[in-house]
Amino acid sequence: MTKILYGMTSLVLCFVMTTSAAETEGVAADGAKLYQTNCAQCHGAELQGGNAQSLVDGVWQFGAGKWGMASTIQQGITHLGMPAFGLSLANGELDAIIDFLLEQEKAYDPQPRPLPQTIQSQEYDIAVELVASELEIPWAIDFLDEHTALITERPGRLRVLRDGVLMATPVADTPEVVHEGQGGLMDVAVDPEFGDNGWIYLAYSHALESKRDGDDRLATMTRIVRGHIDGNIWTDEQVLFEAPHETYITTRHHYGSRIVFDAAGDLYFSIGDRGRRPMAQDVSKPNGKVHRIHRDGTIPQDNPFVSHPPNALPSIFSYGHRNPQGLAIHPETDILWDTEHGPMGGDEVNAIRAGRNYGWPEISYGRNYNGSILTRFEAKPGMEQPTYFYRPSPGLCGLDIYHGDEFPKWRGHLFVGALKYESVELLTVAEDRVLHAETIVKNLGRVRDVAVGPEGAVYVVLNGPDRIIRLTAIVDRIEATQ
Ligand SMILES: [Ca+2]
Repeated sequence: MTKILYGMTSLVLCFVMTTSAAETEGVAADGAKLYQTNCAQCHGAELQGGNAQSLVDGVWQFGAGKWGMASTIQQGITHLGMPAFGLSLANGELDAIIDFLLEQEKAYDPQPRPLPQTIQSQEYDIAVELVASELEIPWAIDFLDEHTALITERPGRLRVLRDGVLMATPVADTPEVVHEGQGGLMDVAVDPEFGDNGWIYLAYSHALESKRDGDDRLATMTRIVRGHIDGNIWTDEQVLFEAPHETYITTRHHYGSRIVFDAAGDLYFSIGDRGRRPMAQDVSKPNGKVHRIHRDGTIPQDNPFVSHPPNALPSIFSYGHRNPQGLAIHPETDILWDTEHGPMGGDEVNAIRAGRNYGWPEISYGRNYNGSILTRFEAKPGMEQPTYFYRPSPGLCGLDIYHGDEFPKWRGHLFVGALKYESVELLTVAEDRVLHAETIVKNLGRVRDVAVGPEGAVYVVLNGPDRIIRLTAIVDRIEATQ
């Protein structure tokens, strides 16, 4: 038995989907399995939330109970990026998921997840320390010096961690953010010459008071500012990147929002597709892009779209990205790497080059979250292949490249964080090729950011539980056995 479904993209897609094994064999659909396949990517493996809301906190914003849940799952919530599953779930599967959710909500008893004192990798025994836990959705960490770190909390707070102590009062007067869906205060980055100029950079979801949709929802876009912190107050703010107001949209997901600096001191930042896929291919739109600007916000004149095509945004460095939530520059090769959160399957690690098209949504190794076909193409002429891709999706978020003295054998390796898999993977690379992958951190929380501290330790920013951990080397396992 087959079903014919029609995709909702601008191309009318027609494809054949076999019904589930459960239906054909007359076995009751397994709600837990269906949940893990269809829902866990956004709502968390344990329903604790993540990119989408918790399903066990008793809050049902879009309708509680069987009817409310059924309608949300079937119809989706477009502006938050939740697809409609109505056509893709077989008879009985919708009920099985709802029964599973109701059961789990009833039984939910959040246990603090203990932190191991040590973990092992192939090369090191590693000490794990809790750095901070009194945080709400920490998103990013960066360092002013050996004593001081800055941490963003997505609801809109910038926190200071000094000598291992989280200051109780957030920095005052930071920008107002739209904390809805995946938006809020996202990346923080410290100027490469902070000691001389004191600049700190923030990426966040910025709303236009003047632009609303029919539901009175404000239009937003990722915005980049810099400022100083003076007496715990955000001051001297300069807006470095604000997209043309006509490009602001009212979805609430795929903001990208990482910031990095290259050796010349230029600033790169990412904006996800905002759930409007075709815009990732349109260089007159800011979304679905990696951008490059000078640190004062002016445009490098050798950016690839400065003069052509005429309607292009001159800050664009590369395009065809879905949601780049990790960016890092390799300290030896100067290659700009990104990690992109894919759809269902198709998370990518890319070596980014000026002017190139990374293919989204024309080519992908993934499917839509509801299982339907996104594109038939994994490759097309003129579009870059990912350096490395994942299927199924770990939910990539957060990237750094090791450059310290604590773990000398890891120098030049990529740390790739993942939300859904709750993992940090270590990728060994040679130029733009990935040679080896090893999971270092697993199941300690959803990984939002990974950052190498000034002292060479590795910091991992976790959500659910919301906390930051620090990894240091206890012993080099290989040398210890020689
Ligand atoms: Ca791609």
